[in-house]
Amino acid sequence: MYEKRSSSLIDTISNNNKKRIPIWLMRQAGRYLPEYRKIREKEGSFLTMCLNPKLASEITLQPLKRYDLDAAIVFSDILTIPLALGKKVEFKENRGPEIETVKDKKEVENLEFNRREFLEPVYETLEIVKKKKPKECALIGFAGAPFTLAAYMTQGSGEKNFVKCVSFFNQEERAFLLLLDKLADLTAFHLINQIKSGAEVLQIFDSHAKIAAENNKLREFCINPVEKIIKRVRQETNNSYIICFPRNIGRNYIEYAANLELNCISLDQNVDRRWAIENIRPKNQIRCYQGNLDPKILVKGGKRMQEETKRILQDFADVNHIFNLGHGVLKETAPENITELIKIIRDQEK
Ligand code: 1CP
Repeated sequence: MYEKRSSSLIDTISNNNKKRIPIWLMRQAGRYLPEYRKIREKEGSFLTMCLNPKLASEITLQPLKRYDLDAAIVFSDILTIPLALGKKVEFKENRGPEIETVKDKKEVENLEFNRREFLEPVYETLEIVKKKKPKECALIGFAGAPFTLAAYMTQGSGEKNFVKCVSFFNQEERAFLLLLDKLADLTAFHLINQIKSGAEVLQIFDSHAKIAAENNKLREFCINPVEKIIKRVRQETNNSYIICFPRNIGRNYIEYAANLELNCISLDQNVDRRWAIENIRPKNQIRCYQGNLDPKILVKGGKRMQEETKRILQDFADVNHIFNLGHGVLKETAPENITELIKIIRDQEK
């Protein structure tokens, strides 16, 4: 089943003998890079950039030109799914996205996948990147998990406590479950098409899973829809690797992983690594961990970053590990700190 590929990320995630520690960073393409800001200023809108495969492929490749990374993640956004369902989404500078909400059961029932033009550019972007990237770099496709998407679609923004989302699922649980189910169907379709267009690894971002966990709904709202997606992806594709990132769910990482057939679990910076290695086991018993340097430590750089990076490498030395952050690169990060971070890791391998 395993096809020999010369990517250290694929080697690690498939438990093949390791050549070197794979590194990539969530949000590795973005506003901390001057070459990204240049395109952003010229184009004016983030969405225009996502929907233009020529620009999106160029932006995907920008971090690979600067750094010795082991993966490229396609430049797009999780909120293309609500757009494809006919909802308006606006990305406002320094304010985060604003999403046209679904307000009741009737609106959920009426949601239809009628705007393909918001998803299709991603497939073309992947095809271009696949041709242009270094062959030892793995190509990652992604999507938001249904719960995180539903949180944005019922809240209307990324407001921290998702109060409107919580009152929606408390008052209209059946409508919320229907929304999750529709999102799971479309997300599975989107991920399968990304594999068909050249993605080798998929990451499912459940950035706001904490809201479900705090309301004792992790199983129904996060695990079940992702299980449906994983089953479908595995039915329709072979040789695809799946990373899940249920951010900030604390001890619930155990239940999450135990119920899903994952290839890798991504850890946020609040997770104790030794505890994770002892306790977090995916259903299929595959153990590969991704993470978990605090993005704020990357902003500070220096000795603290060096010490913490070494600690991470030591803690994960005996298991399969993909080096990454505990969340996305912050826009105030100095690009040189990433050069330094990668050097620290490569020096440890010698
Ligand atoms: O130039 C700009 O102003 C746009 C900023 C930006 C960027 C660079 C947004 C708006 N999205 C992206 C790209 C993006 N989004 C990628 C590209 C690949 C990469 O390099 O990693 C990915 C994987 C995402 C995924 C994403 N979008 C998530 C999941 C990861 C996470 O950060 O938790 C989420 C929650 C979003 C929503 C979103 N899109 C954009 C912003 C600023 C946000 C988050 C807002 C919030 O906190 O509510």
